[in-house]
Amino acid sequence: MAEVEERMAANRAPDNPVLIHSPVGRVPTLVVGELVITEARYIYDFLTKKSTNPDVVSIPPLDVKAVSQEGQILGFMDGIACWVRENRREISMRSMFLVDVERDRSLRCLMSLERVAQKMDLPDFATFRGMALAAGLDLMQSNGFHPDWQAKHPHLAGWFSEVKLRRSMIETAPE
Ligand SMILES: N[C@@H](CCC(=O)N[C@@H](CS)C(=O)NCC(=O)O)C(=O)O
Repeated sequence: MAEVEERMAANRAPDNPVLIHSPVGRVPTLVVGELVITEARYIYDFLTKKSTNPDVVSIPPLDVKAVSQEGQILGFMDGIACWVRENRREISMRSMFLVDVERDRSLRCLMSLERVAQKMDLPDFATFRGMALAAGLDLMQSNGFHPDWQAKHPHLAGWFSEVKLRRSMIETAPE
């Protein structure tokens, strides 16, 4: 990270500085000279290949079980992101249908992840899917969705509370 300079984005604003580099204009966007990499998965791969941190250089290649788990976790996070977007609209503009769809989807995902947690099968944090799960749960919690989720999913909540103590989570916590 010492070699990475972080710049603030202005999502959806016409003067979003990300647009200088990428017409998509989303975060994360990694600019390496002429090279512009989007999609968190590919940025993660690119940065871990450059890393000298023993926590991340020892990551084994993705196996099918990890691919399957990553898909479930990214689907969960994507649903939470849709819910956040819907909630940011004026109440009169909000689709209660979509809010209900995302509430139901996230509940199903939480139940499934709790079963994985019970089997001690949740990913290590230092994997793309581990970081994605932590970010998804954090996004859900910081938006006040399912305020009782920790009590209802104690094994998943235990994993999350450990991960929340990591320096990377503390330093990158949303304001
Ligand atoms: N599939 C992309 C999703 C990126 C994404 O949705 N980023 C949001 C973060 S808030 C964003 O930049 N939204 C602003 C926009 O869509 O203009 C990834 O995994 O990196």
